[in-house]
Amino acid sequence: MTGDVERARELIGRAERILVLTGAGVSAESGVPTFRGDGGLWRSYRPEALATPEAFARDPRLVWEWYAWRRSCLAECRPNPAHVALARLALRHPGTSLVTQNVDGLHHQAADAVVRPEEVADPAYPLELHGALHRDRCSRCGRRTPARYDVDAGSPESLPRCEECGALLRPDVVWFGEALAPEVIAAAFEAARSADVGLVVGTSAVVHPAAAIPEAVIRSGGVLVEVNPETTTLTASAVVSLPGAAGSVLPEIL
Ligand code: BJW
Ligand code: ZN
Repeated sequence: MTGDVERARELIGRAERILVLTGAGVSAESGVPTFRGDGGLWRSYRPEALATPEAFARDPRLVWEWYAWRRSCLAECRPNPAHVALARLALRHPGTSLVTQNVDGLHHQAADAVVRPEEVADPAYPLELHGALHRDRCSRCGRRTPARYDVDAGSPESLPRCEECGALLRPDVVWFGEALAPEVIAAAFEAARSADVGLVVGTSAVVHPAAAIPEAVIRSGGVLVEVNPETTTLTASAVVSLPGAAGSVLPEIL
């Protein structure tokens, strides 16, 4: 692995443009559960029962109960050394674009923590492909509001409603079968196409269109560096594959 660490450092060090794609694994060491694999959320819950618009239409109380629980877990979680290393990279290397599938807000928190008073944090850091758990959105008019942390999911009547139109609020995340924000996905693919290096961290790379972003790096002549303790669909195409935990590997290579 030492040779691979050196190679990853060298590739990242001389890259003009770096595309970073992160997934749930980057937050695992902060205590945020991943989705797939041992201990993953989808081991205990069925995605189609909770993370689809159909599930919300069928049983909004159940869906809200799950998200209220996720929000309460997240309130205890803090950025780990992987989030901090990536925030420092983005700040010191202006050619970096960080694209995340995570909805936990930890990349943003890490960026706030590392920015010095004389520096300006990039408002587009990170590009959040799947939305944010710390925002709500009206299921009818689309109005966005800061997340409610006091949601009473005890009955359908007690669920939070839009102050504008009275329809049910929902978490501002992207469920299966829903379109990602077009401007966010376009910015992510544009960054991928111009990247010399794609650094892919803690994602199983099975959910589309996010999983196609590293492929776009390769198709445009860039190379992939992967950080993941497990083998993924991307491992075979990575020039360097570092099979460790993001919180240890990233501070070493960045
Ligand atoms: C560590 C570690 C450590 C552990 N350090 N690593 C093409 C082909 C096939 C299917 C499709 C396709 N195009 C679209 C689809 C359908 C679908 C899809 O992809 N399905 C596949 C699963 C088969 N995609 C969609 O539906 C998307 N929408 C769409 O395409 O719309 C089209 C449309 C267009 C126009 C109009 C209408 C529609 C939407 C996808 C939304 C995904 N949403 C979720 C939930 C978000 C909200 C919430 O949190 O509740 O997003 S699902 C879930 O998966 C979440 C994640 O962001 C996403 C990815 O998961 P991730 O991050 O990879 O986590 P894991 O758990 O899978 O992996 C963790 C990894 O970390 C593992 O590899 C570990 O080894 C590793 N690890 N510890 C480093 N310490
Ligand atoms: Zn509304």
